[in-house]
Amino acid sequence: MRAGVKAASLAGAVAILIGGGALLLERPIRAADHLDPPERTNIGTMSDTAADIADIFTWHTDSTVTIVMTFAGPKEQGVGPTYDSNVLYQLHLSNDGDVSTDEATINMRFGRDPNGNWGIQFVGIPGSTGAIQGAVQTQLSQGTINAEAGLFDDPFFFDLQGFNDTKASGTLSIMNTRNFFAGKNDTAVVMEFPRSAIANGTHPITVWGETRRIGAGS
Ligand SMILES: [Ca+2]
Ligand SMILES: [Ca+2]
Repeated sequence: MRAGVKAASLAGAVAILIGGGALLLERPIRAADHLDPPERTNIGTMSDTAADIADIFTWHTDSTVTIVMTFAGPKEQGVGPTYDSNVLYQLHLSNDGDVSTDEATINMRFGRDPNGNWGIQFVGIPGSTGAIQGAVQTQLSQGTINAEAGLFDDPFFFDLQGFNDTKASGTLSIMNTRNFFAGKNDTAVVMEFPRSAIANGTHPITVWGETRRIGAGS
């Protein structure tokens, strides 16, 4: 499943994007991607929750770049995270103006220790040396780089009822007082690294995400 793209210009103001995408589509879709594509992710059918990217958020400061990729949601409160050792999570970063080539690729995988406890491994975070790995739901650090995987409040805001009402009536009915995602959670990978490790002059930084089922169930 491919998802998400957003060009975050480090030369510009705060750039936030939301990534979305669709299977087999090469063009970026700038929207939420929860429970898409339906044939892979609809609950009750062939649910591949672990590989279902929801959104990508990225932003920067003068000295840092932060990327968040959410997946396996939205879940109601009280429902735990989704970890799957047979899914490879990837973030593709370009800093040379050619989005078709990666200047950095971040690979992430979940796994269990001999006691059955879940951990996460980040490989390729710009500025890192070797893998950053450890327990889930724990801030992992290497120098000034921070990374964490776990269950987080879904930051996406969307009036689903208003969207559906708009579709049915033809009258714009979206309200900023209703948020379908309020109180719902996603599993997510979060990382922050030095801006200097990826910045390349005035070139924009482009980020897109992908999941690959690499084990049983592919
Ligand atoms: Ca998706
Ligand atoms: Ca490139």
